[in-house]
This record gives sequence, structure tokens and C-alpha cells, in this order.
Amino acid sequence: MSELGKLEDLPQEYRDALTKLNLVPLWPSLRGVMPANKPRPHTVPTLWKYQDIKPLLLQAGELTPIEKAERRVLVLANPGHTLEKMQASPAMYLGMQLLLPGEWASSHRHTPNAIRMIVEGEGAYTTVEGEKCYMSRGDLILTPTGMWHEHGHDGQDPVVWLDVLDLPLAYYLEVSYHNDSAKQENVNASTETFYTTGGVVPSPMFERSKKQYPMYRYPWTHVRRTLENMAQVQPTVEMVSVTYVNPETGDDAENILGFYAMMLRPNQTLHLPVRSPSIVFHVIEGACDIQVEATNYPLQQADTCCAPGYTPVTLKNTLNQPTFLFMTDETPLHRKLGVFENRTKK
Ligand code: 1HN
Repeated sequence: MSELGKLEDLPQEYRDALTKLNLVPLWPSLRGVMPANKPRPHTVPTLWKYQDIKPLLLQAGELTPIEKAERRVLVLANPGHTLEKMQASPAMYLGMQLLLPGEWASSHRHTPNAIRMIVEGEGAYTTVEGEKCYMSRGDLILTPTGMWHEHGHDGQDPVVWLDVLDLPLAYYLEVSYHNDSAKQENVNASTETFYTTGGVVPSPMFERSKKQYPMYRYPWTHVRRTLENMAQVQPTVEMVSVTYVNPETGDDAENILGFYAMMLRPNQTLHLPVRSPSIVFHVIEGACDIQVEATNYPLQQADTCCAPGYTPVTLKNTLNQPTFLFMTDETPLHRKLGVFENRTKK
């Protein structure tokens, strides 16, 4: 591969003439935008420890009333993208949100897709399109693009959850905006009750639901039980994991980001496939080491970590009991764009 000409090789007069006309020579920047064989990600492996975040989040609760914040969130920003960009990876935004007893975070909707993964506390809820979804640790609640949502809290203690949005992508595409509304009356039946049993879907007059988002809440108790059962009946299967899907179609739960839960067996070491999407790990229960290339990140319960794509990642359960992880990645987006790759050495 020959070395390409540099910008400095060109006469200043010529460069000035180009600049004046909004023109740029490609060759000095070609390798930068398209490196050989493997992308050069901005995303750097980053660990956010809940024990660091929680006191600062509670302090935000004292410093900033909910009316002044609308959403009281500390953003988990990847320094490789610069903190101002508020992104964990190219397409993923992460934030830890605090709601105190009696507070209400007003109703709105927006173009980015969002989910909540509940970290701790009981008694808070998100109302999604008129459906009141109660929050308990490990529950996944969807608020897909365009769905009205607001948060309330009937309980006694602070509630914290992890927000995951595809905001960086929506912002990049210049399609990110929101609308406000009055408080939603919660009128709709809980959609999850229609999908309590796998393999059975509601079919009034034998017609299947055409809703793109037929279910908003995935209770952790159900997901955890599924993982434990899978681990038990498949003792030799290494990767005990599930994907959160649309229960009507089996498609990914949302269009851009993928959501998964995994059980690491006691003391298990697991090498993940090397794939193109960035990935985020959050410990629902237990503890593990996450090794990204040569660096080891020790995670306790409620800690969150991200790794860039095209990078070897090894998970090691550091406990003598199962560890449960929530994971989110950019696989649905990569597949739709036709850039998904799995580079695991066979
Ligand atoms: C949002 O609407 C929520 O509804 C949380 O709780 C975080 C980050 C950026 C833009 C909108 C929420 C958000 C957000």
C-alpha cells in the first residue's frame, strides 16, 4: 500500500483556493476515514461504578428539583467521544436517572427510541401510552420512538434506573426532537399480561396484533427464571443468554439497539464473539470481571461498562453463584445497514 500525499505537500495558495470554494482534497484524509482492515473506533472501553454515581445522583436530587431538570440524569459519557457528546458509543446514549418519592417527570415523547433498565428501588412507574408500568430491579421497560411517557413514584425510597437511547444516532441524523403533553390518564391494560406464556399470543377473532410494540414491560422475574431453566437443561452450553423481542413477531424489541440478558454460571469464563457492534454491559445481579483487549474491569452489581466493536471481550464470573447481566448493542442497526460482522476465529 503506497503512502498517500499529505495536506502540507500542497502549495498554500492551492489549499486556500480550495477552502474558499468549500472544497477539500480527499487523499490526505482518506486513510483516516477508512483505515486498513479494521475501523479505528472513538469508543474507548469505559467502566462506570454505581458506588461512584449514586452519591452524586442523590446530591443532584438535593441540588436540582425535578421541575428544573425534567429528567434528573447523570449521563455515562464515553471520553473517547468527548464528554460533551453524551454518548457511550456511536449509537448508544446511557444515563442513570433518579426519581424521588412523590416526584413526577412530565409526559413527553420523542424521536429517539428509549428503554429503562431498573437498577434499584420500588414503587416508581413509567406510564407508556397510557399503560402504567411499575419498576422493579432488572425489569426492562420500552419507550419506543413516538410513544408518550412520563415517570411517577408512589414508593418510599429513591428509585434509580439506567436509560438507554439511540439518541446519538437520531442527533447525527438530525431527526432528534420532542413534544410535551398533559399528564396521561392511565387507562390501558398492562400489555405484558397478554404475553405471560411463551408460544401463546392473544388473537381476538383469530386476528394477531398488528401493533409494532405490543408489549412494553419485560419483568425480570420471568427473564431470570428462563435463564436459570436454560442453564439447568443445557449444562454444556456456554452462552446462556436471551434476546428481548417483540412477542408477536420475534423481531428485535426495538429497531436500532438490541437488548439481551445473560447468566454467567458460577466462576464461568466466557469469550464473546468478536463482532462489529459496540456493546454495553450492566450487572443486574452478582459480579464479574470484563476483560476488553488487555484491560480488566471489575464489575459489581449495578455497575455499567462499554466496549467498542471489533474487540475481543472476555467475561469472568468472580462469584461462586450465578451472575446476571443486561447487555445492549448496535446489532439491529448494523444488520439493517448491512455492515454487521462476526470476526470470531473459527
Ligand atoms: C428522556 O426522555 C428520558 O424520558 C431520559 O426518562 C433520558 C435523554 C435524552 C433525551 C431524552 C426519559 C433522556 C431523554
